[in-house]
Amino acid sequence: MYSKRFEKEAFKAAVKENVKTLYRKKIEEASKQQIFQAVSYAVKDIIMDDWFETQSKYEEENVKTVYYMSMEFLMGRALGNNLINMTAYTEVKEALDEMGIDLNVIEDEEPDAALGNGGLGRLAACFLDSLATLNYPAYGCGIRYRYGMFKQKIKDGYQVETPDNWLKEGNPFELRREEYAKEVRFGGNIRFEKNPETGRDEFIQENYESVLAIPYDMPIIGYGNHVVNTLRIWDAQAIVDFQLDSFDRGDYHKAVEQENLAKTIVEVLYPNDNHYAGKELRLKQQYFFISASLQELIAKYKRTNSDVRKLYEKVVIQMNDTHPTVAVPELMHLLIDQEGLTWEEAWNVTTKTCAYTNHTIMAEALEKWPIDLFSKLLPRIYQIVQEIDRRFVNEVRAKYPGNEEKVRKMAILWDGQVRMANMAIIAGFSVNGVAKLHTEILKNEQLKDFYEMMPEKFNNKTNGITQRRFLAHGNPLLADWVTDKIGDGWITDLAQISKLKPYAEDEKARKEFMDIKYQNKVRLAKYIKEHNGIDVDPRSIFDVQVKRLHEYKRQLLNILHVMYLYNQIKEHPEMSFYPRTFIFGAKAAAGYQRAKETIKLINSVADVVNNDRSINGKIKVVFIEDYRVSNAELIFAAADVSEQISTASKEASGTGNMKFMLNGAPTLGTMDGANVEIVEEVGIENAFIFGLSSEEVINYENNGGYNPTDIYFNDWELKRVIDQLMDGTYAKGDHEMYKNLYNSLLNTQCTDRADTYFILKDFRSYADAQKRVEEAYRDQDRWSKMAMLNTACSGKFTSDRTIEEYVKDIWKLEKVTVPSGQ
Ligand code: 26Y
Repeated sequence: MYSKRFEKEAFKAAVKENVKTLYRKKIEEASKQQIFQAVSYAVKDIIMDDWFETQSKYEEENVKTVYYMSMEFLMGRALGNNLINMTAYTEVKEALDEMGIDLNVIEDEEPDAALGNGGLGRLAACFLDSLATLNYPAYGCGIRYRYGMFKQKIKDGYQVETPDNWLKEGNPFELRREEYAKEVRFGGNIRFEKNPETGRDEFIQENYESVLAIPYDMPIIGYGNHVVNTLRIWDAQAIVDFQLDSFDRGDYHKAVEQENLAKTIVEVLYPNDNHYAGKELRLKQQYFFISASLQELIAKYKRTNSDVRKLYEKVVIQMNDTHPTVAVPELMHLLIDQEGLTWEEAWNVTTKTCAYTNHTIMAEALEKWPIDLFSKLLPRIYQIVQEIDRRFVNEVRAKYPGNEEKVRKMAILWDGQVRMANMAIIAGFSVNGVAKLHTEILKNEQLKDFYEMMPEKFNNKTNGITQRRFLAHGNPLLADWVTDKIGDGWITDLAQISKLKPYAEDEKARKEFMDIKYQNKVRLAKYIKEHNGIDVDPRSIFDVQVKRLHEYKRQLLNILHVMYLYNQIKEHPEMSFYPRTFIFGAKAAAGYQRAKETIKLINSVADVVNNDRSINGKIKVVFIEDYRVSNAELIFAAADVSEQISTASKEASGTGNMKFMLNGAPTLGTMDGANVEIVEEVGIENAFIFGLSSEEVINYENNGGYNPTDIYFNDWELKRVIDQLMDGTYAKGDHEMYKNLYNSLLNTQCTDRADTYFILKDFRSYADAQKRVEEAYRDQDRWSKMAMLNTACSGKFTSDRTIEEYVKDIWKLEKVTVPSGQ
């Protein structure tokens, strides 16, 4: 069977036919949503043959496969991206045009698949895109949450969360695979038995609850290569009718319980980003999708291979942070209890199969499960963790006799907790950070003891992003321009974008580049007008900070600086000032008080500043509601300045920074995460760098912090801004509204250190960098060069490069070609 060639007339007919069979309507009568569905089914139909072909090829060639295990896949919309990767976007656009349908309007009908929080989830999505594009056999494994990341509404300046019912209209691209359902068991107790025949110890789980895991497959299309990989996400269903012991049949209570368990397990994505809460349901989610995925992966392996002792020759499991780390003991359990391997054999397989990526150094993001909770929910898994821990602690004691400090720091089980990161490092054959600086901090600070004991495991894989979504799809004007200048090789080989460098010296090219930026700003201005009702001037500087709201990312620094500028303009109306639009987009975790207060503050400042006629529109502040992948594509394309202002050492990498760079926005940032490498690529003269270095921050932290009050009392302009948090300026006279923010900066009332994130300390240096931005922008010649060089130097930051490094150093996969059939 070979793939269908895209054929315009046939496609149009298919769309019409789908409208008829799905809705009993003529195309003219169909709603936009119905047309979206009909178009998507027509597209899926074209994908099917390649999908089938790819998977048969993998099986035939019995290839090694990576399983990317992740609690989050922040996919965004599929239709447009699929068309881009099928290299059919233009043709489909034309076909629909001929039918009087606007593809962009239809694309807007698709809800984002928002099965993730932020960077970590979006990274997983970019990786899948790159794996397919680079012809590597890969599965993404995750959870089919009924509700993804909440929708954010802004009411009276406050964030209000509403459920994201993304499956309401049906997901045209997914395939339900009932035949691969797996049972997953929780709780109960373990009975130990010696098998009289084999003489082996056997562990039997009794009195457990169980659910049925049902996989849904989503196609992941490689760019122009007919490869279609699979994102497999698991749904849960009650198991009552499936496999209950005959004793249990007719047990109504049990039936209801299992129904509830199934419903709750996949109900909702936890909207916490970088903050661990220790909820039992989350551990259930983790075990649920890991157990199902591992059972399936072993079954699949055994269909073509005989000796499970060699699993690692065909399978590699990448654990996206510690969230899937229960894979380690679960794999041990399946290998020992079901496949009959000895402990040593199973450990050999597990430690050659599992690899771990760390995405944070912040203590509050580390998963540490209370032993109580863990052992009750996963009794057999807990026994295995104990044994892994026991053997490891013995090793540590043998290597460092008498050094119990090492045990305290490195053991898995300590202080009544199961420390997941320690387990991932101990069992993984690879431990990687996500940017150079981050990996160095892991080795020298956070994970120092582990690095000393097993240096060979540690490696860096600087993150990347896919240029297919964030340039080809998100910024078609610039994409066409780039192709016009240097050909379309950049789509699969972003290193080629460096061929743009000479154009930075070409006045005409610079003007074209800036014109495109302007048109993208007009497009965003229109979006802002429609969604916020605010008029913004596309000739002003679009200064953008979009990312999750977190104290360490310092949106507060940004808005305090806006307040400072506003004071200055009010005081010196004659002062020269280049008009600026400060654009924010951010979701706060639902229970994160200071983050929510920051959103309110941004919106209140927006209210005051945007409505103050006396400043002649010199400053506008916009908070974009419900920041997500789909509107992100518009935002990156339109940005002039990329705000990457985390406290140095706290942002493991950042990936938004790379999307801005690719789209021609210079970075205004600290020397943190991947900013360091961005500066390395583009040159420090083409970025605006400020603030404490990571060493300086870590130094302060190791010596008890610093005292912000000296700064507060010695810098009256900054003091005035901070006081305005309390004097009602931005709170209609309310003096309490921002007291948590105020206290976090100065005070004592909080349990943690004052100004934990060095906002006062970095304020002047930030204000100065902002001044340099303005000067640079005034000189359009200089600015256009800088902007273009950012695009031209972004080659390193493609996730294709990242994936090639994972493949070479960790996964050891071979490329597979899929015949096109044309
Ligand atoms: C434990 C749980 C509550 C938790 C849930 C989500 C912990 C962390 C996260 C998400 C972390 C995350 O998104 N980290 C980001 O990963 C990106 C990809 O590597 C980095 O670019 C970014 O710096 C980092 O903050």
